[in-house]
This record gives sequence, C-alpha cells and structure tokens, in this order.
Amino acid sequence: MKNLAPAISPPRGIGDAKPANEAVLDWVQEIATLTQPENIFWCDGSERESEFLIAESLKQNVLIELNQKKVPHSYLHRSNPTDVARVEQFTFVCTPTKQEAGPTNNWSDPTETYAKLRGLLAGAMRGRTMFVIPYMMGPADSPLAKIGFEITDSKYVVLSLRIMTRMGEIALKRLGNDPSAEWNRGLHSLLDVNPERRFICHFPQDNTIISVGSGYGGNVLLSKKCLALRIGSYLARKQNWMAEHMLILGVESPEGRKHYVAAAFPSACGKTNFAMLIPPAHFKGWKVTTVGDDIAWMQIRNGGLYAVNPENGYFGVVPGTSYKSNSNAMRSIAHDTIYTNVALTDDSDVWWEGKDGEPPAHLIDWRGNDWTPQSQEKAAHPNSRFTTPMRNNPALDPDVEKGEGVPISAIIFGGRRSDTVPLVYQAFDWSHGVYLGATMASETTAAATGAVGRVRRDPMAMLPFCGYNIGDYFQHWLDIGKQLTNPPLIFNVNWFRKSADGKFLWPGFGENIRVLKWIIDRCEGTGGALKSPIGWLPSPHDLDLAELDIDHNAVDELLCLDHEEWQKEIAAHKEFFDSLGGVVPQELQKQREQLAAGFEL
Ligand code: GTP
Ligand code: SPV
Ligand code: MN
Repeated sequence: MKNLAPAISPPRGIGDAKPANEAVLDWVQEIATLTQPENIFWCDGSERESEFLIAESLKQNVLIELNQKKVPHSYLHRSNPTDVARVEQFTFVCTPTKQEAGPTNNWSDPTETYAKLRGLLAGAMRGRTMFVIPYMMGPADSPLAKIGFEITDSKYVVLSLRIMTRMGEIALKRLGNDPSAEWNRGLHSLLDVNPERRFICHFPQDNTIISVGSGYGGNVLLSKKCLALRIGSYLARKQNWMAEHMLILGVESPEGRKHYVAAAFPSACGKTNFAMLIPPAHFKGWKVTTVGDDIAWMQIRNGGLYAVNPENGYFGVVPGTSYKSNSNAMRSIAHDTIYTNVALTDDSDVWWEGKDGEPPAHLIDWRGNDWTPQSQEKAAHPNSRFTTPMRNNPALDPDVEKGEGVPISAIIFGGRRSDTVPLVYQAFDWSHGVYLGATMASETTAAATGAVGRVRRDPMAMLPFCGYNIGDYFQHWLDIGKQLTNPPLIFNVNWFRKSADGKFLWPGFGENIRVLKWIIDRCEGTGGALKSPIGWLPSPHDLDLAELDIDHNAVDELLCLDHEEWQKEIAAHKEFFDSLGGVVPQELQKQREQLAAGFEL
C-alpha cells in the first residue's frame, strides 16, 4: 500500500478561496462529512498557491525536482506502477437504465454505484487535505464553456488541473451565485491506489463524476475525458452541439488562405503531433497552428461547424517526442511542465525512448530503479506523459481564445492500420462520412491498459469516451449533418500502413502536410481525385510529393485498394454493427450495403 501524504497547513491567504455559490458549498460540505478530511483547501489557481503546493509536493515526494537550468519550473511525478494508463474495464457510465449507456459502455446501476462508492469514500480523507478546485472548460466568452469543480486529495491533480484548465476566479465568476446554474461535480480520492478499488464512474443525469483508487492522468484529471468527453458528449446531444476526441489545427497557405480542420484519431495515434505539424522545406510558406490537441467542442454557426478547444494545456505522450519529430512539442515541454513516468538522468534532466541523442549511460527509470542501455526494460513508460500549458506552444493559433470558435472546413478520421486502409480518401457526403467514422478501427496502444496492437473498432475515436448509447451518438451525428448548409467535408487518413516487411510506408509527421494540402485542395474545389467504392481517392499525381524521399511503389501501395482485404473489412463492419445489437441507424446500415455493392461491380 502506498504511503499517502498527510494533511498540509497552508499559511494565511492560501487555500481559502471559498466560492459564493450555495449549491457548491452544500456539495463540498456533504463530501467533507463523508470523507472526513483533516482540512479543506479552497484552490484559486494563483502563482502563490502553486508555489506553495509545489514546495509541499517536493517535501512529500509527490514531485521530484528537475534540473532547473535544463528544464526550468518543471517536475517529475511517478505514479504507482499499477496505475499508468486509463482503465477502460473500471470505467462506468451509470445512467438510470443500461440501454442509455448502450452496448459499448460498462454500465452499473446509479443507486447501487453511489452506495458502493460512498462505502469506499467513508473516512477516506482522514488525516489528509481535501482540495476544492473550481475550473472552466472552454474560452471565457464561449457559449459552450462549462464549469466544473473537482474535489481531490491529490496535489498532483491540483497542479495538473492548473495547467490543463482555466482554474480559479475566472470559473467562479462565470458560475455566479445562481444555485440552479449548470456545473459539474467531480470527486476524486486516491484511496490506497489499489487496482481492486479503482472505479471511474460517470452519472451523466446528475452531471457528476466519481473517481477512486487511481492517481494517473485521464483517470483523475476529471476535466478531460470524464467531463469534456463522456459527460460532454451526453450534454452535447441534449443541447445540440458536439463533444469530440479531436485535435483542431489551422493551416495557412503561402498565399495567406487559412482553413481549420478537426481530426479524430484514437489515443496515441498522432493527434498532438498532427496539431503541431512543422512543414518540411518544400512547403516553405505553409503554416500550421494549434487550436487543440485532443478535444473539440463544436457548435452550429452560419450553417457550418465552429470548434473550440475546451482545454488550456496538453497531456501528451512523451516517448517518440524529439526535435526531429516535433520541435514544437519539444519547445513546449522545455519549461513549466509536469512529467509523469519518464526517466531521470544523473543530472536531474528527463529522458525517454526516442529523445534526441544517445541514451545516457545511466538513468533512474520510471519506477525509480537503476537503468543502463543494457537494461531489458524501457526507461520511460510507453504511456509516460507531459502536462504543459498551451501558451508554451510556439505554434499556438491566434484565435485559440475566440469564444465563437474557428470554422471547420474538414473533419478527418484516422487510426493505426497496418493494412487495408489507404493513406487518405474522402467521403462522398456527410452521411457517408459518418459511416467512415462509425466503422473506423485502430490497433490498440499503451494509452489504455490491456493488449497493444489488436485491431478494434473505435467509432470516431470515441469508443472509450462516448457517455451514452453509441447508436444514439451515430444518430446525433446524422442529425447535426441535416442542420448544416455548409458542412465540413469528411476524410479518412492512415499514417500507419506497413509494407510486407513490416515498415511504415509513409514517413508521417511533418510530411503529413502533403495529405493535408490535398484535403485543403478538395475543400477549395481544386484537388483531383478518382471515384472508388470507398470514396474519392487521390491518384499519386494529385498529391504534392516533390522532394519526398519515397519509392514509387510505396506510394502505389499507400493508395491501393486490395479487394480481398476490403471484403474482409466490410465483413468486419457488419460484424461490428451486428455486435451493437440493433442500435445502428438504418441510414448507416444502408451505407454499408452500398459500400458492399460497390465491390461486387
Ligand atoms: P493521446 O494523447 O493519447 O490522445 O495521443 P495522440 O493521438 O495525441 O498521439 P500523439 O501525437 O501523442 O502520438 C502518439 C505516438 O504516435 C507517438 O509515439 C508518435 O511519435 C507517433 N506518431 C505520431 N504521428 C505519427 C506519424 O505521422 N507517423 C508515425 N509513424 N508515428 C506517428
Ligand atoms: C487518451 O488516452 O486519449 C489521452 C490520455 O488523451 S488520458 O487523458 O489519460 O485519457
Ligand atoms: Mn486523447
């Protein structure tokens, strides 16, 4: 059992930012009565508060100080080795009926689940400090902005949420005093960080999240997957907007024409990297800017979709990040960053697999053990992450704080597929695009516990994040489309197709601009394409491949449709739809039949 940190006593003026809203105060009192903390710490997100909490975290070994010359204001956190990723098997959607949660979510009865959690939480914060964090998701003047409160007994959570959200006064102001205002209740306790007592539970009908037994990222930063996606998607359907697992980027041509695109790739499939793309030399004058790297909230405006990033920071995958692959990410994490589960060098710098340069001769690995290049184990956990404020990003889009959001020209779906799926293709129309999203699949990654590399269907990259019945979610997509007079075009990409000898056929990263340019050309009505049974496919000369070191055969392979593979793929679509037990809208069933017919011609 982990030795949990005892209560802290803040000096005057810190920890007393009590909100005025009676509904919040009542709820906090109720939770304090249940969990019995030594004291309550009302967070305001200020610099002084953060400095105090960092100092306490260093004393209690919750954070490890890094070399302040090499990575200023940055710290390392090691989570429990049994607690290093999202845990889908312990994640629940507790709607009044199982049918509302649908076939893809773990469901448990709300009354029973509240009772079970109350049992686990009774006295859980004895001798410890309970932190109350007010935060806002979305830009201050966005009609989509949402207020949340997270109660937690983890300082790592407080310091991380300060980076990931707009915390403190700004949230309290937006909430105001109306006790009936909409806000999310988030309750987190580490308990004894035991996988047997680890539950991430969502009660969408109560706008409530309760997470116990974990101290890691997405399980405990309740603003992110829990509120912005699971609860968010539930609210979005009720309120006629969209909450999606999508990056948002801006792309500007040398002539100064600018478009925004949103892209849904499953966890650890390239969203952060695409959102921070640095064009290669041949694309001089092209500029990519980041609005968001993980989550998009979109609303209908002027007959189109406008997107905001609800977050204020990035919780990104560390391994593989280098100046070579993504210098924007490297510059973002060079200061004011919390690292989780990376390796530590002898001079207190951070290291991970795939960082520039040779591995050091000696390291302390993510578990705290000695490591040398001869070690069998990885020095950094494959799902080690950085938490860094978005203002650190040199490629931050100037309109990131714009409340109305940015207009989306294209929506892109994509996953890790070694075979079958071409580099890029375009849906015929919105409804066909929804089908592409609904049937997308990806090889699983280290972002969630469980097998890695297994192909699974992950509709719209939302399988682990859709907070209600997936059939209703598909219908919501179709219904939104019917309200758009100027809908984004929909595309599918695959950066991960492999040759027979198991190597990636496409160089990826900055070179992905070549695919992005074709997508923009299509949006502007200039790009060429061939009609295929799966959608509009570029031929090799429709893509700008100048100065790219790639074999002609590789390009052909990347764009080819293998009929046998597609027969299997379409069978897998059917199997997936059938497995959902009758919730899939007729319109999508029809799309599948049309696709199958296309291959029989
Ligand atoms: P989450 O934060 O889990 O949602 O992940 P993400 O979708 O933001 O993925 P991220 O950009 O962090 O990339 C995950 C892994 O994929 C990293 O190891 C990257 O190096 C790798 N990756 C990203 N883009 C590409 C690409 O274009 N090609 C290849 N081969 N790998 C890529
Ligand atoms: C993901 O897994 O998609 C992430 C990381 O972005 S976590 O916040 O842990 O869900
Ligand atoms: Mn993600």
